[in-house]
Amino acid sequence: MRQGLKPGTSGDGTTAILGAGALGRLWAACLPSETAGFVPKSGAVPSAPVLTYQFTDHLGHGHVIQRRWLTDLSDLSLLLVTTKAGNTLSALEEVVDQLPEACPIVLFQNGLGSQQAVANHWPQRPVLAASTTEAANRPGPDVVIHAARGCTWVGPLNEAARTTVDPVIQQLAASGLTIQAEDQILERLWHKLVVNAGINPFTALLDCPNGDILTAPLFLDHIDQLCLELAALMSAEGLPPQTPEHLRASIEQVARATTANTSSMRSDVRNGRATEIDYINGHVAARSQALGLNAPVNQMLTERVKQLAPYPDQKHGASLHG
Ligand code: KPL
Repeated sequence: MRQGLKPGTSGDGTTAILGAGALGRLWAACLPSETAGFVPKSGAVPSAPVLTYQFTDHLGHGHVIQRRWLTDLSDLSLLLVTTKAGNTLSALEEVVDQLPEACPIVLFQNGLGSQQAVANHWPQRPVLAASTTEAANRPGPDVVIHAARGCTWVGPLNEAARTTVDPVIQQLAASGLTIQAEDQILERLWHKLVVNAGINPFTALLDCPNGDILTAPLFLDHIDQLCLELAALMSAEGLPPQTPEHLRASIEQVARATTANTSSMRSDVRNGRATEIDYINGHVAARSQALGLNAPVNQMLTERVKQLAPYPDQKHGASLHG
């Protein structure tokens, strides 16, 4: 563990976190304080050298966490991007020139589309994606709860990232969280997208916890067609074939396992934030159309959720730290 870093500077072995929401704060809390810090929003001068928040670990123990705002990123050895999907490209554009060329960038976004946009934008930089089942929520601006332990899979999104997977995993292992290398990271992201596509829009439209969708007519009337659309697109994208029945079973299993949870999309709508619908059902609808497939249920859910979101202009401009 490094000692004696000047406040605000990074250093060899430093992990910076871009996006101080629940997931970013979970990683920052679990990584050693000397080696983890947050990237301030471009142009913003943090009012204090450290970000301070209350953190409840998965055993229910409370901690006060203080992590540096990193103003100099020139020696950084890892960047975790935990912004909302819609903010990712613009947030990275603001800081990427300050990072060393070889610094791996790990993307934690929900859904699909934002990861490909980043990998295509900077093909020479090592870009990786992560899919996590760690559950964290943020009931207040400076309060984060690690609700349940899970696993985080990390894999390369481009050629430049292939050799960085092991060092990235080693660096993240200092958090004590469970991390695994995943060669087929797109399959993992797809699996998560299926679950989010089958739960999140229904919870947002019905304004209900995850488990309640299972008996709701809106869900029961559309879930089979939704799963048909997902299965068809997955095959067209070259993923291992999945039956619609299998997809429905995984969606229902997660809805039951997280029965009392408020989904991220319901929470976004309730808090007046932009949702990630464009990267979940919207991504399915757009890719299906591009490949000559029909996805009317994904399209309908996308449109209906967008009608709910009161601030459509926030899609690209919302706070990184919300
Ligand atoms: O990932 C989720 C989310 O809320 O975005 C689920 C799995 C639906 C759990 O709430």
